[in-house]
Amino acid sequence: MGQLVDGEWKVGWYAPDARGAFARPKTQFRSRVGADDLAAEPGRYHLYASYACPWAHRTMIVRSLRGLTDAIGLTIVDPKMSDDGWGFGGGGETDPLFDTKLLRDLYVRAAPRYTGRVTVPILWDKKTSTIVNNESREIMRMLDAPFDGLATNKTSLAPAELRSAIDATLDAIYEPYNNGVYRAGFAGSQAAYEEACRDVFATLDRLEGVLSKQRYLCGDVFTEADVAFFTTSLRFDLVYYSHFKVNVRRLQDYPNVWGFVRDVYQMPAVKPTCELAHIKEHYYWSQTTVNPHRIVPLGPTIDYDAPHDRARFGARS
Ligand SMILES: N[C@@H](CCC(=O)N[C@@H](CS)C(=O)NCC(=O)O)C(=O)O
Repeated sequence: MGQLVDGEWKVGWYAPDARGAFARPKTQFRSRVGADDLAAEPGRYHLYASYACPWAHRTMIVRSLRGLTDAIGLTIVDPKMSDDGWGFGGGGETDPLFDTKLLRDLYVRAAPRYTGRVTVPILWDKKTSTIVNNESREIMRMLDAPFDGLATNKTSLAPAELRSAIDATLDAIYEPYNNGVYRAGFAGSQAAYEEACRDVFATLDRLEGVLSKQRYLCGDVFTEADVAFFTTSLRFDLVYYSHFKVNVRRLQDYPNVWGFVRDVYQMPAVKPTCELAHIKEHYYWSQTTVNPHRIVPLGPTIDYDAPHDRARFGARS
């Protein structure tokens, strides 16, 4: 792993701050389809993603649920991220647009003097040959209303009447939970680890209460907030519990959260986006600062297909 500095690749792990805490850098491509002279046109945009990555997974789920798979292409990178960063081929796909070997080549194509991390997901515009956006939360939102005309499923994941509740929930779970598992796993000090780990479980404790009363985080309608909660939660017992040491409790020890995870996983549009083997291989193989020998554990066995009781809330899904 590494990053681009003025368009040149420098190998290196994330440097923790003075307290040993992991600070996630801000993403830099922030244009929007539906604004910025970028019209939602069929075949114009292409999503580069990893099955392993919880941020990229958000965007794949929205693409799939909204029925945008014909309108927006998708390429999956190799789950093994090496010193060269994300690449194509291997256990992933080849790059259909430029046949590049490394994801960073696309960043340099978009911005020859780019300085920053080379992350997935990216939404690429074939017309202007650049990255529109590489921030998953914004990509989720722009695959919603602006693409209404192309979506075969018209059900919004961010309906106007729930928008402020969705945004508040996305904000509330980002730092303590979605990023919290990374802050625990990438911590460079005991204090930073403990703080992050407590945040993670405080969030799970709270959301267990919410999900004991309603089917989804914002009520009886499945939204972007659920997508964001789901992609971290799917990976929790599979990887984070052991690899990132968030092991105070298993996610399966929270009956309502665990039921929610199975409910979402079993949606016909979601299940094909969940490649559990890519998830395990990516984290254990790629993050050598955390797992120097790259040993990928055999377990755990988790039955995501087990029946759940979430239909007791009788909600729309
Ligand atoms: N804020 C970004 C974060 C994306 C991100 O950090 N993706 C990870 C994979 S899970 C990545 O590509 N990391 C490579 C790196 O940081 O060098 C988003 O939500 O889209």
